[in-house]
Amino acid sequence: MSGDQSPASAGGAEADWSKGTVIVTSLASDSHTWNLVFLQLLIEECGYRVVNLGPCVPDDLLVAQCHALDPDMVVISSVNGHGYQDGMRVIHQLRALAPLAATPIVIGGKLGTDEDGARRVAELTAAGFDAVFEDAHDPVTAFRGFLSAMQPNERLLETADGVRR
Ligand code: B12
Repeated sequence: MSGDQSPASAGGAEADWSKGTVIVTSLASDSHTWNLVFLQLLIEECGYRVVNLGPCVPDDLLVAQCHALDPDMVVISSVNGHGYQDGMRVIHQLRALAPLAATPIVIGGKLGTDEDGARRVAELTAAGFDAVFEDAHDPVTAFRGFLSAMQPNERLLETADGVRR
């Protein structure tokens, strides 16, 4: 986990991570690592502090970290082909956490092994993800757009009844 590093200790004295905290994580079945490093650097560059939970994160650890850190966004990456199944299982657990009911939660990478990406995107979105970034559709450009459209500390814009504007 790299969340304890301040910009200065990470060697980026000029870094501005004031926009909030983002959890970057893989899911229980997935041991790939460089995707997570890539996402951490990209999101830090966009002004957020990143807590990178690393690969093979058990559901209960992810839920516990989300509960403890109350992040401004959760970014899930999976490239081993099981992302759809793992994502469908975990999103319900995350949305059930009161603080995360309206927090942006996205997933991306190589989420399945067949060509039926459109179905995966539709089902993951219906299950509770705010956005799904599959490799077939230039996910990094789309994700950069999503990040720049997100307001810093978006939760401050929530209405009293918890519905995001
Ligand atoms: C290195 C590697 C491994 C290493 C990982 C080592 C490590 N510590 O990371 C090892 C040998 C362990 C491994 C194992 C396996 N691997 Co592997 N692996 C790769 C490989 C060669 C490179 C992955 C990599 O590091 N890329 C560099 C990073 C920076 O890029 P990336 O992962 O592609 O992520 C990019 C995008 O996907 C996207 N992205 C990813 N996540 C997200 C999330 C969001 C929100 C957004 C916006 C974008 C995004 O952005 C990233 C940058 O462009 C790829 C093939 C390839 N050339 O890509 C296969 C590959 C990912 N592996 C694959 C498979 C099948 C496996 C195994 C199941 C093989 C096996 N039978 O055992 C196991 C699974 C292990 C597990 N439990 O997860 C498949 C997955 C197939 C699929 N999804 O359809 C691939 C694609 C190879 C292939 N062509 O078949 N692998």
